[in-house]
Amino acid sequence: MASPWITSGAPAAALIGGGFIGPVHVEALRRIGVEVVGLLGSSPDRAAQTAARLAIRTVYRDLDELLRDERVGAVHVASPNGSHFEQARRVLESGRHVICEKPLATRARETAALRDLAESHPSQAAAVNYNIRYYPLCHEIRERIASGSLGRVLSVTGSYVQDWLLFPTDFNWRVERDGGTNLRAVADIGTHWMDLAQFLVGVPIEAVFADLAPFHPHRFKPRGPSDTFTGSSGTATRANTLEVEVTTDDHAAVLLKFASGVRGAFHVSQVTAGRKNRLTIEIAATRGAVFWDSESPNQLWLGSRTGPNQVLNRDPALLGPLAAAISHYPGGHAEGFPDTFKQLFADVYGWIISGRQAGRPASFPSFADGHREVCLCEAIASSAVTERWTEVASDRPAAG
Ligand code: SOE
Repeated sequence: MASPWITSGAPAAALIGGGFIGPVHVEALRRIGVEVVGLLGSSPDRAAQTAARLAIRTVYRDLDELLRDERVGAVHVASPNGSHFEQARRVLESGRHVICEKPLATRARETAALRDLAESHPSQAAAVNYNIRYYPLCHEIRERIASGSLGRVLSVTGSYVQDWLLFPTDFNWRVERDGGTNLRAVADIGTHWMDLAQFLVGVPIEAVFADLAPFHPHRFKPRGPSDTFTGSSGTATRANTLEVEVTTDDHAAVLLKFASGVRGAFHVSQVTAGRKNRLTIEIAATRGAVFWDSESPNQLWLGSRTGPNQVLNRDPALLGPLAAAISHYPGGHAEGFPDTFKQLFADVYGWIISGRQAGRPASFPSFADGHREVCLCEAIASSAVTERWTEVASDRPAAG
């Protein structure tokens, strides 16, 4: 079993974005010993409040000021999706490492440009925060498939469902069109599912057939800010909200064709009552099947045709080497969502500190992975309009 460790010699970090997920980055960085020196928020006033709550000493007025701070060696981008392209580009061009929230940007020509830029700066880390890969049992599934012990993969199915946007009075910046793919549930949580599916089976999704549904054509937008997962239904009134038209997807269902003949399907929803944040994935293969649920992340169901089914409780002593390496607590000591951020950042900062000098290839989700996800989003958006199977462009010209 690997046990918790603290990095030494890691560059200091700055954070862009003080909403729901930015503070999760800060907590995880501190757990591995990375100092967080400054915060850039949506406004200096809001950022000052968040910085005080998180004990971050410096609040930047803008990105120029952040990039002038010579203490900062790495920047975590956790701002709204429409800002990622410009911010990640400028951070990379400043010579710093960047860890960007998903989706990497809102258009494939932007993510292609970021991927190319990252490839031309090979000694800088350029990671996308696909944290779900870093549940130990997800690494375990990947190892079992890669070793051939499950046989040939036949199908990958599942869903990612939440309920925090169930009522028309629930609102957040994610609900509005982003000017790119204009996808919401697919971009926000579907990209997690597709990233995980491809990571587990080791082959890309090549074609999609999608159906999208915006169930609430109108929502009530608060006149002030509204954070992710903070339902406004109790407090919304005609006076403090504005009724706006909504066209982004509350629900989507997508059929998939992977390389090597693997078939799949998933659905996403942000309007499924009682499902707070639940990703499920089931993989059927010729020698067995596996099923994993993010709301019970320490258990893996193993299906058998010829013997009893089993449930593997996460215990590093029972896992393969890659899964055991990202499992810092013994069996029975539950690991969960915050631990996945810790493990992903440990992978990134470990590579920065020692891996890159040794020529070790990065194992964290890269800007190329982030680009592929946005190509998938574009194919899904297009398929929903044409009502046809749509191939996923494996490459797109970069933004000029
Ligand atoms: C909101 O839907 C959200 O915070 C996503 O943006 C995250 O990626 C996911 O981990 C939880 O839900």
